[in-house]
Amino acid sequence: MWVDETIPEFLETSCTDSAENLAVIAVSHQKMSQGESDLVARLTYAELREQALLAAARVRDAGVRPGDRVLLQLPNIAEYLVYLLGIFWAGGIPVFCLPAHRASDLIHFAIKSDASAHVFSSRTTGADFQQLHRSVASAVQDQQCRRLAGIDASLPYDTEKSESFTPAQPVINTDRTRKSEQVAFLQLSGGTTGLSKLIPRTHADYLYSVRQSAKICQLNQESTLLVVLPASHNFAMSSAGILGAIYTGSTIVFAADPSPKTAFTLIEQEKVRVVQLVPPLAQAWLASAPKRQPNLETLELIQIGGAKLLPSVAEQITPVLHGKLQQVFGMAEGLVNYTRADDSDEMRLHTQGRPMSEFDEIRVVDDNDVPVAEGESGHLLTRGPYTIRGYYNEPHINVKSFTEDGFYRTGDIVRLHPTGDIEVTGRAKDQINRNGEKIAVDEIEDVALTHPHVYDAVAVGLPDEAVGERIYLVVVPQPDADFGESPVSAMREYFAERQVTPYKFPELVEVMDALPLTNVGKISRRDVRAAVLDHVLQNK
Ligand code: J2J
Repeated sequence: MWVDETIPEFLETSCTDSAENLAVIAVSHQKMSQGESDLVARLTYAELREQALLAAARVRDAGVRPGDRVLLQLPNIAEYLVYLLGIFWAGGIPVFCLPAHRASDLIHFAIKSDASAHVFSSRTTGADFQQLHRSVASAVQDQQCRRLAGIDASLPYDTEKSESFTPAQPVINTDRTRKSEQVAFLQLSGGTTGLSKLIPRTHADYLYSVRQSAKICQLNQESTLLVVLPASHNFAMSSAGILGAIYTGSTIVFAADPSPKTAFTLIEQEKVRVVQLVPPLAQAWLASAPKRQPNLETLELIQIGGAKLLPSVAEQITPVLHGKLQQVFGMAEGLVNYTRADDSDEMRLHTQGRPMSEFDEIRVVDDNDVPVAEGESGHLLTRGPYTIRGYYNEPHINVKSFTEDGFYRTGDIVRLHPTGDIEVTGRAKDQINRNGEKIAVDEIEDVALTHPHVYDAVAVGLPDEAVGERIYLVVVPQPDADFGESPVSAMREYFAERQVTPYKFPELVEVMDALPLTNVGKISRRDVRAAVLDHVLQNK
C-alpha cells in the first residue's frame, strides 16, 4: 500500500504536473497588508509553488532545520497553503494547530513537540496573534530554554533571500532507511484525557489514505473543492480534502467564514462541486437555503462527517442542497470510512460507510475485548495501513489506547451491518463533540477545579440542535464560596484568564451542593458524569 514517496515530493510533483491549473482561491492576508483593493488571491499551481518556495526560505531563515517541528496556526487564507508547502519544503514537520487555539493549548503543543517555530498571521481576527505568539514563546523559553521563532505569514516575502534556497527533505528518525516511512507531521487528537495528544502520521501512510480517498470520492481535475471547515482538520486535509485536491490538480476554494451566506456565494461564483460539512453546519445550510435560494446546481458531492448525522437530517441533504450525500466517519488517528457513490439510499442515509481500504481491520468488542455477536453494538477497535500504533511521546496513554496487538481503541460504539457498513451508535469516551470539535471533559473539569471557589466539578455534553453538544459544567462550591449572580460568567472569565481556547469554555454552569451518586460508595467518574447528565436532562 505504501509508495516510497514523501509529502514534499508529492507536493512538488503535483505542482509541476498541474502547473497551469488554478490551485487556490482565497483571501490573502499579504494582499491585505499591502493595502491592495482586491483581497482575493487566485494562484495557479505554478504560482503556489513559487510562493511556497519563498515561504520555505523564510521558514529556514527563522532557524528551522530539517526535522524541526513548526506550529502552523493560520485560518483558511491563501497563505495557509503557501506555508503548508513551505514548511514541508523547508524540511519542517508541521503541527496542525487551529486559529482558535489559545496560549494554554499552544504552549502544550510547542512543548510536547519541542517546536522551533510558530507560523501565524497577525491579521487573523479573534486575538492579537503577535501578543499570543510572544506569550507562548516566553513560556517555551522558560520551560525548555528553547527559542520559538515567530513567523507572521501576513508579511510579504523577502525575494532576495530566497534565491539561494534549495528544498530539503524532513528527517526525524534517522534509523529508518526509507524517508517515506518517517513522521511527516503531527495532527492533534480530539483528546479524551487532558490536553490533546499529538498524532504522528508518516508520509507513506498518509499519502496512501489521500490517494485512496480521492479515488472513492471520485475527484478529478474539475472537482473544485470548497473548504469551510478549518483547513488543519484531518477531514479537511485528507478526506479527500486539500491533499486530495492537490493530488488531482483541482481547485481549492477557502471560505473565510463558515456561514451559509459566504459559502453559497462562493459555490455560485466559483462553481464549486465538492464540499465537506459537520452535521451542525449542514443543518445551518438546510435552514438557510430556502430563504436565500442559492444556485447550488454545480454541487455534486456533499461530504458530512465529524459527528453523527441523524437520518432525518441526512434525508434532506440532496433535495435541498442538490449534491449527493456522502457520510464520512473518520479520525485523525487513521481509519476513515465512506459511504460509496453506488450505495443504496438506505445505506447512505443510515450508515457511516465502510473503511476506505480492504486492509483496514475492524473489531467490534464488549467491555472485555471479546467480539460481540454479529450485528450487536460494541467498541470499535481498528488496525490498518494508515492507522497509528501510538501517540507521540505518550507511553502511558498508549498502553490504554491500543491493544497489545496494535489495535487502536477508537472510543466509538458501533454496529456492523452484514454488508460491512458501520453505524455509529454511541460513544464510550469522555468527550464532548461541539461543532465537530472534540473536547476532553476532564480538561474542562481540571481547569474548573483550579478555581479557588470550586470544590468539585463535572462537565457533560448536553445534546443541542445548533452545535451538536453544549458544554454543561456542574460545580460544587467550597464552603462559603459565592459565584455571584451569574456563575457562567464567573467561570468563563476564569477560563479566559487561564488562556483556555474559547470553544472549550463552559456554556451553561449549574451550582450544586453535592453531585448525584457521590454518596453511593465506590463508583467511577464516568458514572458520576452519567448521573449529572441525567439530572440535567430531567430538569430541562
Ligand atoms: C459519528 N461520529 C463521527 C461520523 C467522526 C474524516 C471525517 C471526520 C474526521 C474526524 C476525520 C463521525 N459519525 N460520521 O479525521 O478524516 C467522531 C468519532 C471519531 C472522532 C474523530 C476525517 N466522524 N466522528 O472527525 O479526529 O467519535 O476526526 O472517533 O476530529 O469523531 O475525530 P477527529
